Amino acid sequence: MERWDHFTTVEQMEEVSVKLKEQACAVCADTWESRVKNQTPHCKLGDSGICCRICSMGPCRITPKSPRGICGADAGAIAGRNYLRMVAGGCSAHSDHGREIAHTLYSASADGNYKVTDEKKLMDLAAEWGIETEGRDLYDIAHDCAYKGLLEYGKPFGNLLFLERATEERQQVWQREGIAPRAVDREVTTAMHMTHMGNTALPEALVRQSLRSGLADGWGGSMMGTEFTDILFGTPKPTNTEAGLGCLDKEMVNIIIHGHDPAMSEMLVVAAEDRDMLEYARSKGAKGINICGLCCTANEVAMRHGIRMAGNFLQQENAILTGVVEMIAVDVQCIFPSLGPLSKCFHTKFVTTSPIARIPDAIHMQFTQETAREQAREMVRMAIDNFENRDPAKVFVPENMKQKATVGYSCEGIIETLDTVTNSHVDLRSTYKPLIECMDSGVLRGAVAIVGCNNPKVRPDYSHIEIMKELLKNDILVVTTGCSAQAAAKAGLMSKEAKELCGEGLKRVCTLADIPPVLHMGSCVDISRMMLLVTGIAKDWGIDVTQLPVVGCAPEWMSEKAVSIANYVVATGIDTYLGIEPQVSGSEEMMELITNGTREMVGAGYIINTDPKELVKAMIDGIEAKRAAIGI
Ligand code: SF4
Ligand code: MSK
Repeated sequence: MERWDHFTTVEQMEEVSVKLKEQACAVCADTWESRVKNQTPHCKLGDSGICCRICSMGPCRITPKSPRGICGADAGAIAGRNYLRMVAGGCSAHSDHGREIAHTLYSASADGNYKVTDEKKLMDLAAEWGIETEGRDLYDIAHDCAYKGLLEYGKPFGNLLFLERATEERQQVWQREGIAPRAVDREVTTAMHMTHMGNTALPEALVRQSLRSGLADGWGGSMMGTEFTDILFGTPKPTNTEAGLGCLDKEMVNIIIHGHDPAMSEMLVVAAEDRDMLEYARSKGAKGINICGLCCTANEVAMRHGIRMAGNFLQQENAILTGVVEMIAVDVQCIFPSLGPLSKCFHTKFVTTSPIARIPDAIHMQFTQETAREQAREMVRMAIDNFENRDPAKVFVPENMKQKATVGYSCEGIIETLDTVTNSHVDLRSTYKPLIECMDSGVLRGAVAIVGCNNPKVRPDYSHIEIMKELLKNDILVVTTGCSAQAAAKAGLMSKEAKELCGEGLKRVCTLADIPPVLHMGSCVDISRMMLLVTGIAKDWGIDVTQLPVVGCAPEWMSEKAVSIANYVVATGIDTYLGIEPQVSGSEEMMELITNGTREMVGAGYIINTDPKELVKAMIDGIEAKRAAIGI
């Protein structure tokens, strides 16, 4: 295979996928590509959101001949209820993840499996929440913070505490529109209750609750997930790593960690570094133990430990198809059930660790906070023992498919980076002002947050990568999380060399600050960091979030979590560009509400276009229009 330089193209990634599909054929395994064929064409009514099976009088489908369900619900009611249920699903997933991390922090102790790593962040949070710190034991403070965080899920009165981090203007908008979220669980339950048979049939009310439930995710559950994860495992700082399936190593014991909650993956990373484990691996003929991440787990461990990222959502099967994965250990969310049967075609051990994600054909080892360290060691040992079972005839590692990446630009990481270029200007220190000056002067035209998954409805990774490249060319900085981040890293867009793809202005900024033009901000829950980033920029600039030359984009989204995210991003005042149509197109009223109606409520909405070239053009036009509106 020919050597790839600093960048990997989508065509090269696809070449590798074709080779790996040959591996699948050889072992008679199906893959998402073959299943997409079986599922196409999709049911039009489901795809446009106008099939209702909320009660057993149905399912009811809306057609020109039957414009109402048996109860009388019309297309707007049905599409609106389905949409809100997606938001509730997404909010519950992110928020339950945040809750698990809060429990992990509650279990932390000086001599336990989990410890406090970022003491400053803990102290700052304690001060923000009015928790006494003077003369108290660190872990007593940690437990009080975790407990207060847990109460945010079910408190009977008041709004979420983190809303106070938003700009004054946003807080007023949320109160004015009646969408300021109460306890996290309340907003999920209300969404489910509103959509129960015989309740809300008014699309506008369903859209309002979607915004509110979304906010409960972004400014509640997700933000708690991010905050507590940083306290436990460290706030990310710029760190070097690599990305792509070529990170798997034929000579080593390969363990893939996949999912979202870092409580399991962090322990595996630590266990794989134990000297006795390394010696054991060597005794079995391996050069060492190679942990690689997939999906958001990859983001979590890459930005804190430099662990390499094997790939994103639609590469999970490809990873197993390389034939060199001794174990794939998963926790929650975005895990294909196909990994069970597929791993059986190879020597790979597929291990589930959470009661939330039980999957057939997996070995289930339920992870607990008390036994995490020992369990992680047991899993590493199991992977090492499996090394000798590898079948050399089934091995194909695309060694060239690997790029350098600098990851871990948390808000703190961004501020520290900006401080390195403002040494002599005291008034600019520890602010976003240097970034604002670049945008104000036009050296940077603006910024786009590109997030989200892969979706076979569009060419996987193509939209992420090509949209990013076009933005860079136009001097627009990109921040990214989730599987979009891994698409960028695999393509080489998170390497410092990527400044060569930028317009003159962005290239100058990258050189001066020594940053890649695509900044990695973490996993899906870390989109909460992006909310704090835009809030910080708006405060330092003295304008509203809606006025910033900043937009959001999810070009290949697929999950309910993405719908929840899109709702809180819009509610935070950021226009959101979608490359996959939300499943509401069967109702003109719903389409109008999510693209325009929300603009009257919160000052932002969706722009939907399934053609990535048109989508990026619309984004650039949108950013230029925002610049013109504030006279820059
Ligand atoms: Fe049909 Fe109404 Fe029941 Fe939905 S809630 S399945 S539209 S009867
Ligand atoms: S992992 S939600 S496929 S981004 Fe967060 Fe990737 Fe989407 Fe899952």
